[in-house]
Amino acid sequence: MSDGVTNAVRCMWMRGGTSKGGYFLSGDLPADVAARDALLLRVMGSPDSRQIDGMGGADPLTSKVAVVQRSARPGVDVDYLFLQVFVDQAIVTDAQNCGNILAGVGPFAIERGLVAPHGDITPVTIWMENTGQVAVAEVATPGGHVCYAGDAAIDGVPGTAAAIPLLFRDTAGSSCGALLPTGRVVEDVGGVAVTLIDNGMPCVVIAAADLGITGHESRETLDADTVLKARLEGIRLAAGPLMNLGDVAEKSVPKMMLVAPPAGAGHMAVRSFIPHRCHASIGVLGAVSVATAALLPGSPAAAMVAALPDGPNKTIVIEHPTGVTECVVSLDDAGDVIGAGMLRTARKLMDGVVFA
Ligand code: NQM
Repeated sequence: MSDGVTNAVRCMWMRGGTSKGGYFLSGDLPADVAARDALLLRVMGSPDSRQIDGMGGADPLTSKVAVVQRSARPGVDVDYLFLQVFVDQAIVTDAQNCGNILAGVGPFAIERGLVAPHGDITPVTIWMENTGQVAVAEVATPGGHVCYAGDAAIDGVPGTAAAIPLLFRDTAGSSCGALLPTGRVVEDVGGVAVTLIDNGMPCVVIAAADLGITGHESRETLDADTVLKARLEGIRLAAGPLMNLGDVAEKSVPKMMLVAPPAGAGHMAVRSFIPHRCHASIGVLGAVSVATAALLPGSPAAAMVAALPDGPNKTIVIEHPTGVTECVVSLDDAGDVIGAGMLRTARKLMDGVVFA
């Protein structure tokens, strides 16, 4: 907790997957939500497009927070609440989950003594409070210490680090109540054919060509396209209530997924808006959700995929602005989604106090 004199709050700064942010023990933050959010806005330096007066990196991908505590749930090690701190608005929202920041939660929980390391790999079972679901992260702990160094590479992050496999169970309908909240694979929203889907992240999936782009543009090109962004926001605001999300004007969901045929050896290309800026790569649960859409015949995403892998565990390779992301979507005998997985890495950057 802040000491009340210097406003110093204990935290660890970490890269989780392709995102970066502050990791706090729940007990180190104010219990009152308004006071907590005011503190986090100060920590990040929001609202300000440069976040010059705080720790945020002037990008939604680097303005993120994990709040972690020991779990009281049977079979669960820790509870993880994700908070998105908007960059240029005074908004802190728990309306979405984040699978990239999730990658740092296991190491953080071990470092803070919430989970005892055992053996070379310590599985950490995490309750994702935002969506009420479970993930298991496998953390390298040789010699009883978290090891961040390793030979796993993920596109969007330079170099290599220790692999942190993430396994998700029962993510369908995480925020929308059902995988397909309207019950249909394709809807017409704003005159465009879309799939409204939630397999861990509420997403609106649209063929990039239907918006007059190729879907292979760079993040910078798409972020500069104000006409495209205004059109996407119109579709997003209309999609929110259809997805049981209500008014989404001040929410960071649903994400907008623009799909295109692959340029290389992947199954499809995706450019995602999260929701107002183009993602530098792709979110974890966003990728799982758009990969799931590709398994639904008739969806705009399925139309981009030439051939799907055989078997119940489908590895879908998504091309994004900085490389590819592979995710595995597991189906049961009836073809329903039962799990998903993705490889991530994380890095401890700083451990100390931040001044709010
Ligand atoms: O989809 C960005 C990210 C994310 C979220 C976003 C994420 C996920 O890359 O699970 O990881 O969509 O806001 O960190």
